[in-house]
Amino acid sequence: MKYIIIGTAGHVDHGKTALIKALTGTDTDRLKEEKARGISIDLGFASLPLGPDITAGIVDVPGHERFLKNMLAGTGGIDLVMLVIAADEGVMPQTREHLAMLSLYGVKSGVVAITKIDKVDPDWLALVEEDIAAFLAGTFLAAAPRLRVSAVSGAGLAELKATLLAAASIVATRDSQAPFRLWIDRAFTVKGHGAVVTGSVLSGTAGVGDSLRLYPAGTLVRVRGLEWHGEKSENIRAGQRAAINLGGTGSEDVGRGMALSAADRGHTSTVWDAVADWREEIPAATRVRLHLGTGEFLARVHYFKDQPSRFVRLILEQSLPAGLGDRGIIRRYSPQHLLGGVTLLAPGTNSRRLRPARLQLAAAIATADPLAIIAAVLVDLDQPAQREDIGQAAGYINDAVIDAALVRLADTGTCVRLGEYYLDATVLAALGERLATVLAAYHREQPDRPGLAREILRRKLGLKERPFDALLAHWRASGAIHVSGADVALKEFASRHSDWRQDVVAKAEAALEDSGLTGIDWQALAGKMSLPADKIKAAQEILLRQGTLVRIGEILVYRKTIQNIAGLIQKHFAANPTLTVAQLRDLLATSRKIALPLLEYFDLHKYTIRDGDTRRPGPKLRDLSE
Ligand SMILES: Nc1nc2c(ncn2[C@@H]2O[C@H](COP(=O)(O)OP(=O)(O)OP(=O)(O)O)[C@@H](O)[C@H]2O)c(=O)[nH]1
Ligand SMILES: [Mg+2]
Repeated sequence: MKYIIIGTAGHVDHGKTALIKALTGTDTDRLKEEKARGISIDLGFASLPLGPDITAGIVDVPGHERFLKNMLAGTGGIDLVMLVIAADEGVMPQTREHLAMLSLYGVKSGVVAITKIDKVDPDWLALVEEDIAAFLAGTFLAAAPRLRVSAVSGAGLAELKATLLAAASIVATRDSQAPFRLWIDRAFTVKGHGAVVTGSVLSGTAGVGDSLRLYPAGTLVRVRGLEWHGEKSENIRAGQRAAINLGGTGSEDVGRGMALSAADRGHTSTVWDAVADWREEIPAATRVRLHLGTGEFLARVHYFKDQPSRFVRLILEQSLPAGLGDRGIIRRYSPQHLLGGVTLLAPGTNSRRLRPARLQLAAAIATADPLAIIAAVLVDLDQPAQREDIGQAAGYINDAVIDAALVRLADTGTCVRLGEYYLDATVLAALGERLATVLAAYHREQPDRPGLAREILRRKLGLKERPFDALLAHWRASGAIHVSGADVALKEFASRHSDWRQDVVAKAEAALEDSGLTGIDWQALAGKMSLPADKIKAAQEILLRQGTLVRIGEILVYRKTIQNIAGLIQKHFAANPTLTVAQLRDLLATSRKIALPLLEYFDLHKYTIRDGDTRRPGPKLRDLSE
């Protein structure tokens, strides 16, 4: 079974509701006030089985201009429009306005019903039809079927239904495998059941027991029960009108303009970058009404320093839960008239410039090609991204379609996969260049340091920890960098630096060969090593870090000297049970000033164990003798 949503449109009193009633038997004017005044105020809903395999849900909208907000809430998610024009009045202001809005919403197909033909004579009808043809020329309904009907006499109804069936069969089927999404158009409480919401399912499937998110709040809610046009159902899917009994929320917290969605899809933000299609251009910061989904969101429109007015940033007064490619209508806050339409790209930043990647995103959305869209999403993400991040940024695109696109992009080398991360090849190249620049600058400024601390490098590259680790592993494997401990260096620098380091160590070892049991005079050693003045400090650091020299209290001691002293202490313990500072001083023929810190060093490293004023052998010393 194929399910589609048909929306009505047209001037007030032109016979939309009467036509729906004649077609379906359902009176979509539910409200007392609607019945009393004879006009529609809010949205009405009906079901129209068009054929054995196609059923349409109908959203009947009010034509009066005062209720345009409701009309726009109903029109956000339709597949097909039935534009109703009364034969006696012909094209009227809201006929025009509704058509303009439908086109800005991106509705692509429809049927024109010229109704109330029982009220006019053939000559008049011919004139009105000429008018209508001229009015539709150049619009998306230019080639749409036009039918003469009467809700009163029933004339043309069978043909209208057949035409709707034909149009419905060629409308693209909504993707019931894509993530679930429904904009709420009504919310109420049913005694004993709690909150019930209704809406048109834009994509995906939901079943009783499923968990969904209620946006913009992001509340986790549960599907307790489902109805489809008054019948209980276990599942609902894309293209159906649904009533959903929700657990996890009261009806007072739910209303029109909120959305039910699969988790982690799209974004909830007060700042959105978008492409506009202006009917009337407005100055920056003008207060507007953005109609998107079933909601109306107050916002201000801003332009970018470096882009034409086609690109806008919407700064909203409340959060808008939406996804890439969503289309909305912009009206002036007051007086309320149509200004244009927008297609959302992604949440905006606080820069006055549009990120260049957003141009590619806009172009890709315009092609509607998922491969181009996913490629552009990767560029826009500008960081290594996990599969979930890509899904979220891609809005409500089917996961299988995203996966297939990622595979193809990887095959062509457009996308690079690093473990659980994906990134665009040009993004990777740009990050690689940044890495090289940052490290080269560091090596220039700090030629004696082995490399830049990982954490500082990460922050300089503006990366989060885990993606940074993935990139580091990649750069290491590709031979661009050398990582030693917490230091990262360009490979080339690292090998030069390590040559120099080895050289320093070798020179020091040679110069220290006959240093005896004393502390080291660094100036004398540096002299023997004939180090250039600007390298003396760096060389000492290297020798200390390498362990060639050990700092004990105030003095520097050669690594081998410590081993020799440990040997002497061991010998001493072979003949004596304890060792004192004075004994060590005599053993080494040195001063107490040197013997004391030495002994503390041996305590610390477990060569000796301190008992008051004396020492006994420690475990490390025993290791030595084994
Ligand atoms: N003679 C005649 N009257 C019709 C026909 N269709 C509708 N009407 C009458 O026209 C009036 C308006 O009809 P509705 O169906 O309420 O018009 P609507 O387009 O739904 O109006 P709004 O929802 O308020 O925009 C009603 O009095 C209907 O009885 C028709 O085919 N022939
Ligand atoms: Mg009506």
